[in-house]
Amino acid sequence: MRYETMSPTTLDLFADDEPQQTPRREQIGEQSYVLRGFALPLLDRLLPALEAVLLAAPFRQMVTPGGFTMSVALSSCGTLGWTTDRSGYRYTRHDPQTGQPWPAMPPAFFELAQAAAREAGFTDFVPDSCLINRYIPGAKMSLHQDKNEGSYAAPIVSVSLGLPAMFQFGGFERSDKTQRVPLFHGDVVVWGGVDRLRYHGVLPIKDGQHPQLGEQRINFTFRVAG
Ligand SMILES: O=C(O)CCC(=O)C(=O)O
Repeated sequence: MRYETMSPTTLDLFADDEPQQTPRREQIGEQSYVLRGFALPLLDRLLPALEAVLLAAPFRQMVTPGGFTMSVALSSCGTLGWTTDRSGYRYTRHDPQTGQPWPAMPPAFFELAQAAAREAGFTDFVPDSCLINRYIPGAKMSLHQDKNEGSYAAPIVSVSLGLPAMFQFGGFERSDKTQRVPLFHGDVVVWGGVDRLRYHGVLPIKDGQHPQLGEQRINFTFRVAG
């Protein structure tokens, strides 16, 4: 796929149609890009692989250290899975719900993450963790930094499937102004290097039905955690 860098999309999320997913790369930070439609060619492999992962490690709603139940349901695959409970945020080798190791990262997931990182200028990305987030309408993710990883050298690769979302991409303080970036089925956001610790979040998902995934948005967040 050939990518050209364009200025960020400012489409109305509430318009009737999704924009044409012509492959293009939009720069949203010095080392941050949205790769429009980048995951679409791999969907036929991604969706059955996701189903298999979820059979072994079903979605569940986790509790934050502050005692709040997250509106987003989570699962993971890869060597390390991100978890949260009353004792804190961390990565574990075992799924706390089943006691089993997290399911292996499917090859299609790994290939997608590596190719997207490369497209954004990060070579040799070898993720050991894929957090799988499931948003139903109303679910959101508050602004946060990804800081539970052993090093911040590797980028974050974040894949959107299903219902659209409004991604917030901020600065290095929670109070910094945020850009609002509409994300659609198949889009991939990559941020790293000088942008690795930028605050980011997702505004509440609007009601809707996605033709392939129904009433939900699925996000894969790939990281080097260990
Ligand atoms: O759902 C998204 O697009 C972002 C997910 C995220 O920020 C996270 O899992 O840390």
